[in-house]
Amino acid sequence: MTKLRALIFDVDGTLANTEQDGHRIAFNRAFAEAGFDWDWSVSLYSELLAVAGGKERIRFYLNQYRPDFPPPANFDEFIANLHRAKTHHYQQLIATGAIPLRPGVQRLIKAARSQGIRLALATTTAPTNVTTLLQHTLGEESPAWFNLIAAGDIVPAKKPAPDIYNYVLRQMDLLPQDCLAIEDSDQGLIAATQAGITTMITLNNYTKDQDFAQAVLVLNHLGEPDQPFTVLAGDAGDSRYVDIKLLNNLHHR
Ligand code: XBP
Ligand code: MG
Repeated sequence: MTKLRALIFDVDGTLANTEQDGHRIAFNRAFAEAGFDWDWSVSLYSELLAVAGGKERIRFYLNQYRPDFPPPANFDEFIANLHRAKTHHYQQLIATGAIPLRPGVQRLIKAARSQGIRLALATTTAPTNVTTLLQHTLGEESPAWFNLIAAGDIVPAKKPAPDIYNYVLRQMDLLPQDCLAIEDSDQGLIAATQAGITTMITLNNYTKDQDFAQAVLVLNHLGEPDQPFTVLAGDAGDSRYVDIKLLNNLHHR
């Protein structure tokens, strides 16, 4: 039986609910600043989340929802510029501290650290967004707690492709069976599962109706001693919040 050696967290939707009040607002601010009347409502954004990656999402929106918009000559550059502005707005928003970590995230990261379990992040979002979020939630030094932050365009194909998880395994010299992944979405689950990694889901409002049949456990959140999780699928034994003991049990299944 192999030991759990590494914990790989997704970022958006898993560490914090960054989509609705973070990324979505930042996209809208970038659009307005560039003089466009495009407005991504909460419900439209839930459709757009089908496409992972901000640049990919803007392109998808223009293709599907704005057939009237004549694509500029250098479409890639146009999207990259808009996305750069969006990243700037996102970081400004995150720096206000408006978006807290989800229940249990800080506790579990600290527990893993203290028990020598290596930590990685595997995300579709831009690397600077990750460090900004970590610094404004876990503290200035916290990015260094992670052995690897695998983010954004570091791999050509974003989730649900397994590339970002395979990249983590390669860079950290790990086998899939050494690791456990924590995700919030079907795309993340597919990505991690295709890389052979056992995956637990903490769902959120945007992902609650997705298919998580491949997950080892589906929870509403990681839980805290005074704020127990609800199990939506799978077996958490008599645990009321996710700790290293529960992760080890899940890992051995
Ligand atoms: C979520 C995403 C990202 C964010 C926006 O990533 O798909 O694209 O919505 O961030 P994950 P960017 O759940 O893998 O963390 O605009 O920087 O792509
Ligand atoms: Mg996510």
